[in-house]
Amino acid sequence: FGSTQSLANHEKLWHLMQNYLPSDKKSIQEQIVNHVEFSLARTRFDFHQVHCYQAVSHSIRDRLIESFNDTQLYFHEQDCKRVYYLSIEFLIGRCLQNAVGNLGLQDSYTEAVKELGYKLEDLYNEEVDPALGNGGLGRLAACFLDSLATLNYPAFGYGIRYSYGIFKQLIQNGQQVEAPDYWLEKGNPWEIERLDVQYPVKFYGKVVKRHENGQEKSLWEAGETIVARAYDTPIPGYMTFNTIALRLWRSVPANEFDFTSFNEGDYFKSLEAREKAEYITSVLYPNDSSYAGKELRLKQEYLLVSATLQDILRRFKKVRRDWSTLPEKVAIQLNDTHPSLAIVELLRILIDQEGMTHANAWEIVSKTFGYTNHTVLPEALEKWGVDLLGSLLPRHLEIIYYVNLIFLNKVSAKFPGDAHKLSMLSLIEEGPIKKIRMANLSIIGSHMVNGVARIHSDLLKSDLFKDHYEMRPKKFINITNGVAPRRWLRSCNQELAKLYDEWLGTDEWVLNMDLLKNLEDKCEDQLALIQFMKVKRNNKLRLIKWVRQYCNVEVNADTLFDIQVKRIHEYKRQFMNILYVIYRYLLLKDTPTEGRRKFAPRTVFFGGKAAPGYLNAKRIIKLINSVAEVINHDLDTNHYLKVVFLPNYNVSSAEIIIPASDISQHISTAGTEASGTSNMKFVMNGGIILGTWDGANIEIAEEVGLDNIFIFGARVEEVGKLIDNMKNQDPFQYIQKPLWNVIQSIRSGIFGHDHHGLLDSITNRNDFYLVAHDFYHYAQAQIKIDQLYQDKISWAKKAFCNSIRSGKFSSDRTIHEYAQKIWNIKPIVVPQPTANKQDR
Ligand code: B1N
Repeated sequence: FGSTQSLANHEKLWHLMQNYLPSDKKSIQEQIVNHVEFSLARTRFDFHQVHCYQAVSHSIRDRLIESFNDTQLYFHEQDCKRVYYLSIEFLIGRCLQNAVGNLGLQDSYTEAVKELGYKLEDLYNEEVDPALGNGGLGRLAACFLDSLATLNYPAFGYGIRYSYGIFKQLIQNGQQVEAPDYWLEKGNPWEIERLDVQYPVKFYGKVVKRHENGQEKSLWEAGETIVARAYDTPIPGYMTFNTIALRLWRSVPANEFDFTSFNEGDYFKSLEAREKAEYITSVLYPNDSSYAGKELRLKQEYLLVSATLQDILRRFKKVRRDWSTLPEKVAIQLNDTHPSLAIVELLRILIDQEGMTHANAWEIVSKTFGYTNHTVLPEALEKWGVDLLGSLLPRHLEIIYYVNLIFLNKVSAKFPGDAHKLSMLSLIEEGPIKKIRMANLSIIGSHMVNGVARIHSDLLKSDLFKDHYEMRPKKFINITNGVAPRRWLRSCNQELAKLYDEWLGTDEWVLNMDLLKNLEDKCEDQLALIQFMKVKRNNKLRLIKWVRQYCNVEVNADTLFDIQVKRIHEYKRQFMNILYVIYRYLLLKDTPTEGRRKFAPRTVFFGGKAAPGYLNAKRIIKLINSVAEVINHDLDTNHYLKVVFLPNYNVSSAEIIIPASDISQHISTAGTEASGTSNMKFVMNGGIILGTWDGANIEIAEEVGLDNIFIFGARVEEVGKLIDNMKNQDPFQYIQKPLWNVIQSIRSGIFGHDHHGLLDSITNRNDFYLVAHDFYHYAQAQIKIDQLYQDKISWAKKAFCNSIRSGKFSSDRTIHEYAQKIWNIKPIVVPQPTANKQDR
């Protein structure tokens, strides 16, 4: 107990601690069977695997609720500063295995469940994968929660409880078909519906002016009210009692009668309007890194912001205090600009409701927020039309104009007569349709702005936010992304984890990944390397089984597994990958059997979703599948090359795919991928990267050493010039002969006839992602990979080095940096339940 604890508190906690659930096998079984009977209302002797999964999950949830409640109580008593992580996406993945692992109950649950007639592993697979995110940004938010809980930081995640997650991807005739993902179909044992935590959220209406004490006051008279209801998912830390909350909002109708339509007798019309409220949090927008400008999305963003701020401020006000102390008790992190209206909403509350002056409110607000930027792609930057924003949130628009006025005055003072600066820094983009630049709003409303990998943060300073940087240089920092070693090594690769436990004589590395560096001498230990590769092979066998089930393709474990899994996007260049596959195929066909030995036999895996409206991305999927169809059926080259498209790539398939890679590809055009996070996961699991000088690849290269990574292609400094050159050249000049041959073969129709549109996206002086330029360097790197793969021990050594040198990319390191550099928060360790500790 902390020294500040009063005796009364001691006693209160002591009393609470008497009731923790015991963890011996028999008690666990009793807890499970009780849930079968009382939560599922089945008989104790008649339940199937899915019921067992549900009952087991409920029994684990009970434990999480115990620790969660005590954690919240303790934070409250300590009156500590909390961090609130606001994100429109949380891609948390399945919960059961993660919770069992973090609570250290794997062995007891395995045994308990076995006697009930089930395998714990099979129960894990009964869980639906909640897919409330698109890709890296949402998954990062989930890894951050794991680290925040594990490192005992007082934190909350706030997001949206979409009824439909990202669509399910089906492949029909080689094409992506989207099916709705109604993930709540079988209920969700992990969430706690909080009927006691609901807030009104208002939209539309008008601003009215009132005069009070000789001053004009603006007040928002909203036109529509709905209610945001809280759903909590407890997030357990690893080997700590601390359990934090992910609070997701769902929109429901406000319980108010619309008396006008009631009086007019239009009862059904009024019910219809209520039903519409539910629609707001119905579906996740499936566009990764691109902005669509839809009103419904703006409503989602404001709902998240409005409900979350009401919740945060209620908690702040529970202890009576002065508003000026808000930044000492509250840090709010904006995961990209999607929740950036929070800046304006807090200003509105402080000015309109709390009667503060604009200047005082601004002072508080700008100390409270931090903003993380995740992309430099222009098409992803949010810019809401003034008309749209003004109609949905009229008072907010007024505040934005006022903030802009004050800010531009400061700009003029610092850079007198600099019209360029004024136009770049303004919150408003002029033009036929005036727009609000949400990134500019986020920057000026935050005390810190960070990018997510060094190269990305440098680009923010030198390019995208150059003028902001010159205005406030100290505001801009880098915090390189990371991933949770619990999910992305310990549970997805249990065999490797066990090996590390054995070799280090401890499992401490799960909390301190740098300890893996103590295994450096195993690099020279052949026996150890063989053991390491045996694990890799088993992981490949596990993936082979998955592929047999979901793709109906037979794959050989002795081939080199070459994997590119991520959202399909032109900048990520899956197109370049499949072009090279064709090149290799043509080369193989041209080489007599004796000569083919220099090609390491390969299986090339692709996986990832295309945004439903992104035509070229969908064309890339179609091309990959068409090429796979031809190559996989060519008995002449079959042993040397196969192509597999892994459908519906998501968190739970990633857990099987990633540990099985020999090579993984991260080949975006330099300067386009802010960080990438799967690159880190592959490296942790002993996969070698084939990548460009982009995102976190650069820092991975530094950590693992240039000898242990295949890195190629144009560097970011060259890219601008290369694109200009390309634009001014004939396609026959900027596209080299080998690539032309590939293009010709596609045009010939051997892979079907619908690929012209895709080819046109690089052959008309429009190869903006430099596929043609980098192709040659890419092919060179591929040759080196083939050569290295012939020498099994050298390969093993490099793969092993990757894994044990990946410590920097633990999200624990990342979160410590946020805590120190942005949030100014300290860990708070909730006292362990000592009363019946022997049982746990
Ligand atoms: O965020 C990840 C990075 O590792 C990736 O490089 C980056 O591409 C990704 C609008 C986004 N940036 N922007 C988005 C997602 C959804 C949306 O509606 C933008 N995602 C990223 C984590 O830092």
